Amino acid sequence: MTNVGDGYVTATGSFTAPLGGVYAFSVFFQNGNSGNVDADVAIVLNAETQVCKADATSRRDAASCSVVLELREGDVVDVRGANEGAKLDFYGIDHGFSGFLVG
Ligand SMILES: [Ca+2]
Repeated sequence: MTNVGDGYVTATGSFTAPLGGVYAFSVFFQNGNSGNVDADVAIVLNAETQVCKADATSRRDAASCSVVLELREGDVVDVRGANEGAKLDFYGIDHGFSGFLVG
């Protein structure tokens, strides 16, 4: 995993902006094959604002979203389940969260 600036903390899955600027983020996942297959996954700013949402609706449905954000130093970006009650049953290894500083 590339983690320039050490803003990403593996243990929590959250990214803290080491400096202000414009950042791009994306998340993707593939739904599971059983159970509640209506999973949504959101990129969340400072634990309160959903800035984009990947919305899967059926078995093995793949979903993604990308967003460009202007962050201040110390802003926190992470990924959360966004559909209460839906089990996040990721399929295989087809999920991820990435971001980078645009400038
Ligand atoms: Ca959904």
